[in-house]
Order: sequence, then C-alpha cells, then structure tokens
Amino acid sequence: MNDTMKILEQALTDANFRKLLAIPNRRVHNFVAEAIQLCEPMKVFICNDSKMDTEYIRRTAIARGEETPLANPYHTVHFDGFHDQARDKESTVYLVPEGDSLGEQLTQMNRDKGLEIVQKRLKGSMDNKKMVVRFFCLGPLDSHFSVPVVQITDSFYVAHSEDLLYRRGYDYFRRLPDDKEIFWMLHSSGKLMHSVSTDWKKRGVMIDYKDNSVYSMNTQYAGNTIGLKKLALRLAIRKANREGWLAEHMFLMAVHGPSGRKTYFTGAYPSGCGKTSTSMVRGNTIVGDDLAYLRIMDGKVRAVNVERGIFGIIRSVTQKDDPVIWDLLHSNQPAIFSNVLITEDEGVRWLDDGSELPESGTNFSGEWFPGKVDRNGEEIPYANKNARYTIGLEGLANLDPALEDPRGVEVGGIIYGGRDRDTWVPVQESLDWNHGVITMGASLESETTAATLGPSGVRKFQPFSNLDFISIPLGKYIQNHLDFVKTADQVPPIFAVNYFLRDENDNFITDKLDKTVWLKWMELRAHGEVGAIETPTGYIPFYEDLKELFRCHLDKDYTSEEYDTQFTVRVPELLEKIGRIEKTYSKTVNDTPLLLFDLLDEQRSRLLQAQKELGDCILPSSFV
Ligand code: OXD
Ligand code: MN
Repeated sequence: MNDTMKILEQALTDANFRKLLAIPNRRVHNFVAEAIQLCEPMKVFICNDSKMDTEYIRRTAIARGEETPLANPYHTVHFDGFHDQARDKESTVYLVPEGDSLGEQLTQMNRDKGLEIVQKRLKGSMDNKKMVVRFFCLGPLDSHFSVPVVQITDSFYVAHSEDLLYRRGYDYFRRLPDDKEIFWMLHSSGKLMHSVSTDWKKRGVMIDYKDNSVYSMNTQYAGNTIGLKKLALRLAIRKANREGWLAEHMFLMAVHGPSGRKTYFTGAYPSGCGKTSTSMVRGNTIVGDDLAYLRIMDGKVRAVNVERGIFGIIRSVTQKDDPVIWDLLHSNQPAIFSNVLITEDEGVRWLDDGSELPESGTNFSGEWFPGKVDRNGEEIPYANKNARYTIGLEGLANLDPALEDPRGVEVGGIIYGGRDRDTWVPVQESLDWNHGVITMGASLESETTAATLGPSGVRKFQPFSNLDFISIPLGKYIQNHLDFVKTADQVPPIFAVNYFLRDENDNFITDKLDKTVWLKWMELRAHGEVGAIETPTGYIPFYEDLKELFRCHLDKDYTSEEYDTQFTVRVPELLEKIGRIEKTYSKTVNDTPLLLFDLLDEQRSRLLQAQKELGDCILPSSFV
C-alpha cells in the first residue's frame, strides 16, 4: 500500500474510505491525503451528495453553531466575525513562480514564499475539527464548459452554502477521465471563538495557479472561502486564457422582446452595483447573476452560468422593488442569511427592507440595540451593509429553462456598468466590438461598495468589473477580449449602462426600476429594431423610443426633460475620464494593447470636436 492509501485508510472510517475510493482519480486521493497531513483533522467526512450526506452537512452547520435556525425551518443565519464581513482584497494574493509576473495591478508574491506561509497557517488548523470533502462541477454537467472542483473545508457553513450555489459533482467525478483538469480548493476557518474565526489578522487567500489550487485561511466570509465562487474564477480566467474563451464576472439573462422573443445578455458590473437586481428585472428570465463562461461555438458566442444559486446582497431588497426575491425569501425554499439581524421572534431583518427600525436582536456584533457603537465610537447598524442571502435558483419563478443546457445560450448582447456619478449616460451602445471592449469594458470605473473591505464610495479603476479576479497580466486579458470574436460569424453588440448618474446636487437622476426600459431598448437594438443617435461615446436612444418603452413596461410618463437631463453628454467629465484611464494604463500596465490608446485618442478627438461646436454639456438632440 502506498503512502497516500495508508494516510487515507488511517484517517477515514470504512464508509468514508469507500466513498472516496469510488472516485478512481489518484490526484483526488493525493489531494485529500495531503490536506489531512497538513491540517490534521480529527475526522474526515466525504460527501457523496446523497440526501443523507447533504442533510448531515446542514444539520452539522447548525449543531456546531455556524448557522442558527430560524422560525422558518428551511432558513438559517450565519454570522461572520466582526472584521470578516466582506472580500479581503489586500490579503488575496497570487503565488507567482520565479521569473513570472502578473503586472502592477495584481497583488502577488513569490510562490515558494507563499507556499511556506500556507504550510504554516494551515498546519494543524483542523485540530479537533472535522474536514469535509466535496465534489462539484462549475457550469452544467457533461458540457464543454464543465470544470470539476474538489472542495475541502472545515466549515460546514461553506459546504452547506455550496450545496445551494453549485452543481453537485460526486457522480460526475466518478466518471471523469483520468487526465481531466481539476481545480483544488482547501479552506480552513482556523481557530474559532463563538463559531467565528479569531485569527483574522492572519487571514489570507492564496492562489497557486501553477497547481490549480487555492488556499483560504482564517476567514469565513463566503467571498473569501467558497472555493467555487471567486477563488475558482481566478483559476478559470487562466484556463480560459490558455484555451481561448472568457471567464467573466457577469450575469446571464434572457431579455424578453416583442412576440415572445428572448435575447440573452451577459452583464458585468462590479460587486454591489446592480448585477443581481438587473438579472431579476420583472418580465424577463434569469440564468445567473454573477459568473459566466463564454465560448465561441459554431460561430456564435455562447454562455453558461457557472453557478446554480445566488449569494446576493440583501440590503434594499424590498417587496415592491424585488418581488421575486422577496417571495422566495419568504417561502419554504432553503435559504441561508448572513450578517442580517435575528429578531426576537426568530425572523430576520436587513437594512432598507421597507419596515420600521427594529428595537433589538442579534447581529454580527452580538446582542444589538439601537445606538450600539463599536470600539471607535461608530454606530453599528442593525445588519451589515454587505449582509447576504444564499439560495438555489430552482425556487425562482423567473428562472430561465436554459440553466442546465450543456450548450449554453447564444449571447445577443454584452453590458458593462459601474457605479459612476458623472460620466456615462444611463444606456448607450458602442460603435463596434473593439470600441466596446476598450471604452466600456477596459475603461470601466466604479465607486467601491461594502462587498469589499475598506471605505465605500471611492472611485476606482475596475476594468470589465473583473479587476479583483483577473489572474493574468491585464493587457493580455484585454487582448483576449479583442480577439475573442475573431472566429465568430455573429458578433454581439456591446452596451454600457449607468444606474448611478447624479445631478449637480448629488441626487440620482434615474429611478431604480428604469433599468427595465434600458434592457428592453438594448434588446431592440440587438435586433436593429430601433434607431439611435450617434454621439462621440456611442449610440444613445431616441426620446420617442424610450417614452414608448416607459409607457409600455413601467406605465410611466417619461418626460423630455428627464431624457435631456439623463442623456446630456458631459464633455469635461468624459475627457477627464479618458485622461485617468490613459494614465492608469500607461503607468501601471506594461502590456496594454496599443489599440487601447488609439481608440481612447479617437474618442477624445470626437469629444473635443463636439465641445468646440456644441459646448460642455450637449443635449442629445444636438447630435441628430
Ligand atoms: C460577490 C462579489 O459576492 O463579487 O458576488 O463580491
Ligand atoms: Mn460577484
């Protein structure tokens, strides 16, 4: 018997040993054995996706205090530590082999040094704990898009969340070809006190792309720990780079057009900028809200949802604006809430949920009461701004039937959007593919939100809404986008949206539901069924078309004054933006495609010319 088998036989009960060995892949056995040697768990649980095993995971998450049951027997709440409420960008690091570099925009360290830290932090980390081993598939099963993933964790909350969010893959692993590429995830919450990680100062997410593995340590927040979400995205971007496809931070939805037509759109917005709410807009159907893989198949761009659930921001979810999510969160569909308030009657509350302020309850800071302050004297809100819900998509009334189609769906349009107070109009179409990739995707900026640690509201460079996850040099990533459609017969149009445009008094000048209309307009544009006005930055809608769409879909009388305010081209701000973007690329990205500078320069010339003729703030009608 070799060493791997000896370790496994010693650490696993007979039943678990049999479950593991039913997967014949030796690399799987080695990964589990190495994790056991390093983390030294008290016990190991191999999950075979049976009802018994998945129920055991849920029950144990509750029994260990990682989740608290609620009055609704299908609901639980999980709390992350006070300092562990969002993605930690600073401690997320690529381990770069000697001689390799990912460029200045990405956080990286020498691989050997990083692996030493991993060894130190994970050594004995599962002492007195049980290790869970799970098998999943990213993308639909048995598809060109499928990527198998092994997840090892000592958090039953992580293992339970993944059950709602991903496609179970134990049987898939049993039939995998021996040499199939696999992603390997190892997570430990580290030392716990009251069920939360205490060593958050030694928190880390380390991406060893050479070995397709990611290590997550001393943290519980799902964005840092759920291997299949943002950790695997970073590996997928490298795989896509090698194989000529795209792995993106994008929703995937069908916008329903006239006569029952469905047109699928992907949309990339940074975390906390309306990606989930857009994919849920009434009158359309959702395939996914966060991650998409895109490939060229038979000359067309096709895409799948990498996931099968939603880890969504719950703040501001209201019955009026988000009826589908609201209904699901009040039904008997399984849900895990995180970092919300548990009320005295075992219900939950979140910020801006449309009800009165609560008077008491339990939240991420322990017992909560109005006026409670933290160590710095800052008032603690009753729920965290980044509080979340975790659900499977299957309960949604507006789920698109294409979710599990192994061929994915044909993409009819691509949207980029950020939290942008003063530059982009609410919706516009790029002049062509390259113009969209460069001036919309690669030039995206967005204000930070509570989804990442650190201050919110700071404007940041956020290319393709994917900067936090890009794992190859940025210039190469942009070039991949430019090249992606070279073999396509049909190239989808690219659009930019902005839900966060403000006036000079800092008031938002669009309504939360207006995105309904922007989507319908883009759908018509994708089929050439409405005209548009050419401006220096792209094609914008005609007033009459929007007026009709507002009437038809929101029963709203959209005035020409609203249109003029929203679609005024703000030349000085747009010129400043070009300056910022050029500076970032010329100073911090070595391998920027030259086309980026050319296209930005052309856009600047068009804006300057328009400014000369029409002034700083140009009404849309001036371009007709
Ligand atoms: C997410 C994120 O949770 O991007 O989806 O932070
Ligand atoms: Mn996301």
